[in-house]
Amino acid sequence: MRASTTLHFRNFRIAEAFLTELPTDSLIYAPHCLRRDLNSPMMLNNTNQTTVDRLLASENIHDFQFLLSDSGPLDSAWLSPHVGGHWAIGQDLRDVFTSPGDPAFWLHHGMIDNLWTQWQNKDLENRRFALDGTVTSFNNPPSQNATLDYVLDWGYVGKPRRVGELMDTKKGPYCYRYSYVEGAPRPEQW
Ligand SMILES: [Cu+2]
Repeated sequence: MRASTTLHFRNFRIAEAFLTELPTDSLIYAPHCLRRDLNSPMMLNNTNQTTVDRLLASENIHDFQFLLSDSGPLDSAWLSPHVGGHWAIGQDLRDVFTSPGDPAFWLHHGMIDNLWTQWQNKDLENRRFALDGTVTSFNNPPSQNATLDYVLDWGYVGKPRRVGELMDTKKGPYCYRYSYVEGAPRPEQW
């Protein structure tokens, strides 16, 4: 990462992430220096081997998603590895909207994707296309349950894609795999 990294979106308050409509000034140009607020206890408490082992031991997608990405109140001691990672690096990485502007976002979310892939590989037949929950964040506004045929609209970022196209690292638009880690479940077609 180079010095003087500039992010271009404005920062959002947490409460704004829960609005059903984006504020009208969401896309204003608001350049600011990348900000971090490293927090070792947050990292040690929430993104350790115990939390990963517990996550990978989940029996179903509902429990997996809960342990991966849910959390108690945001000031509580327990946050999931996903939320905890955002909070441990903050400040911009703690912001739902500006977080992808921090290069660390892509390492963090690469690991989240890796964990999902490891969990799928433990029982591909039942887990490759396992879904749980609705198609809106925190079900706000309330929405239909996600299905493999539901089409995700990526707006400016990319073309619309069916959910089912995006669940295999080697199919659809993807072609990548994670290195085998000793002790991790070995994918079927290695
Ligand atoms: Cu995230």
